[in-house]
Amino acid sequence: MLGKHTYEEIKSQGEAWSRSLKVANHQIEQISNVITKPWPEIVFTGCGSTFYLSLTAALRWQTMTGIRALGVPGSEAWLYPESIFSDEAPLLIAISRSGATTETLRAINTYKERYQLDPIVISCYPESEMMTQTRYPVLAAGGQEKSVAQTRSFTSMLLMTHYLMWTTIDAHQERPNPLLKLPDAFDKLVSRYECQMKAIAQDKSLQKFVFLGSGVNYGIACEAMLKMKEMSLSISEPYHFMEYRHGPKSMVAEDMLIVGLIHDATRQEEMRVLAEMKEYGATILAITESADGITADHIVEMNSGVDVMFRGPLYLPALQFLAYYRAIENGLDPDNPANLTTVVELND
Ligand code: F1P
Repeated sequence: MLGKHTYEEIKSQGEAWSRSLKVANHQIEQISNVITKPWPEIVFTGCGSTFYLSLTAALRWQTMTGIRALGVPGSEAWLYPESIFSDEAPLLIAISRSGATTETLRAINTYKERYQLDPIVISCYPESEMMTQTRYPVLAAGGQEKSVAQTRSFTSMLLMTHYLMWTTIDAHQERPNPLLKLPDAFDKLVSRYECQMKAIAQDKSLQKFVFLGSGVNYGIACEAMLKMKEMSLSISEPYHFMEYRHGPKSMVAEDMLIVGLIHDATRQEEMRVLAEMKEYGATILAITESADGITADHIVEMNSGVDVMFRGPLYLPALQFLAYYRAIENGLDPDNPANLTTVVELND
């Protein structure tokens, strides 16, 4: 079967999140004195998928804690440290499925040399170089994969950033942890997600894919774009909702699917953008917590009861299925994207 591993990895995310959550508390307790320090700034870093994860994690962190946070590619922190790191030491949170990507390793070394501090590392492989060379490793226990394109590893590591954030804002553990609801929410949605996305992917009149996300959903939109590119070799682009009007909309035509990742707080403005693109001929897919008041050709309703700040992993499985089924439709093997390897390692 083409894409056997990718398919299993997408489908098993509920289980992967449960496994990751089971060991999260214990691990994060070990580093709670690091995350709760009064840092002036948090820098998240990674490459490819894990850079996009860094983007969404940083915005969530700043929104929830009020601490300045940014997400940067590992290569930028390595090659241009002066434009990323300031005089006062930030906390670096490096994210890498493999724990072996050279650029992220070099970003970590730059940080260590500059401040004589260890970063927090989030990864799926406990024996990897990044995890063994820091005092603050955080394992996404359910996230390991056989496929090249990240699916359950991405959502499991994203879950761990959500967990770190939750620990920071609920230090006394007084409130029920919203993340514990996510595995069940996924299990309820997975068959519907698959069925809906397969049908859309099989509609070959759609040839171009645009993913729109505002605020914390922008990094998620970028990751959805990457899945579509890696697995199905389709033209796909991510934008902030409101930015899409400023030029890119010139490309809208009847061969385009525009996916809107609806943010609860800004849905009205976002729906206006989608309605305008519908007028230009695009087909619209909205992914939203509540379908109330949403008009689109296709709607995925999450109905999870989880706040948008802690719901990141739930947006993605539908879009992973979309990329997977479009790859199959294109006769490609989603497990082995063209020209790609699981890890990018650079020689000296
Ligand atoms: C990062 C990454 C992946 C991409 C490809 C190459 O790896 O860029 O996002 O899909 O497999 O590597 P990692 O540092 O998260 O292991």
